[in-house]
Amino acid sequence: MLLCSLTLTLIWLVVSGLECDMKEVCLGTPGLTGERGEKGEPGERGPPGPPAYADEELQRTLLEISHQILQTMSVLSLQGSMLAVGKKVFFTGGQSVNFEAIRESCARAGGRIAAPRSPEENEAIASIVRKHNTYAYLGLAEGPTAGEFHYLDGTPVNYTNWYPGQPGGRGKEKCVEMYTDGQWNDKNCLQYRLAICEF
Ligand SMILES: [Ca+2]
Repeated sequence: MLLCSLTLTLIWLVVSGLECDMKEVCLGTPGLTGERGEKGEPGERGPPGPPAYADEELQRTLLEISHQILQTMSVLSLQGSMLAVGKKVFFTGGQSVNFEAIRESCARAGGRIAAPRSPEENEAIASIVRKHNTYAYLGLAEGPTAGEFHYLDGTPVNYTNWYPGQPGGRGKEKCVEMYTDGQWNDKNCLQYRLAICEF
């Protein structure tokens, strides 16, 4: 009898390693996952936040961002890549390409090719030109009448700074370049000139 129960215990110990299999067989496999329930109602609207001027964290973040922008602008100004005049910002990436390529790259960046509309703006562009020691095309073009130039939106120029004797292309120099002294010369549009955009 004792031998019999020992044998049964041994058999039980060996079989207990397969307990899971036994259970699965006994209880059956789990059913498939049910369908997803309907979406619940949206929760109630939270209480309004503080106004922007009273939100200290927002103010601190804005201050940090404007500080970083000013730092970046200072660095770019020092490099001669950027200059701000009034509400306008002039910028160059330093590359020299033909007029059409400048016009396109400025437009792609959300700006337009630099066109001075005052002595201050002309001087700002000229200082970038001097820093890069190369001529730049301006955002001006000759109309159907030789010697009459307009901005690229078609409006007539309200400020000029022609080099003595220019424009002298007699209709054959449709673009305008700026010399390193800030004076202008009408020129064909296929030269490689410094790309300066305004924003
Ligand atoms: Ca000329």
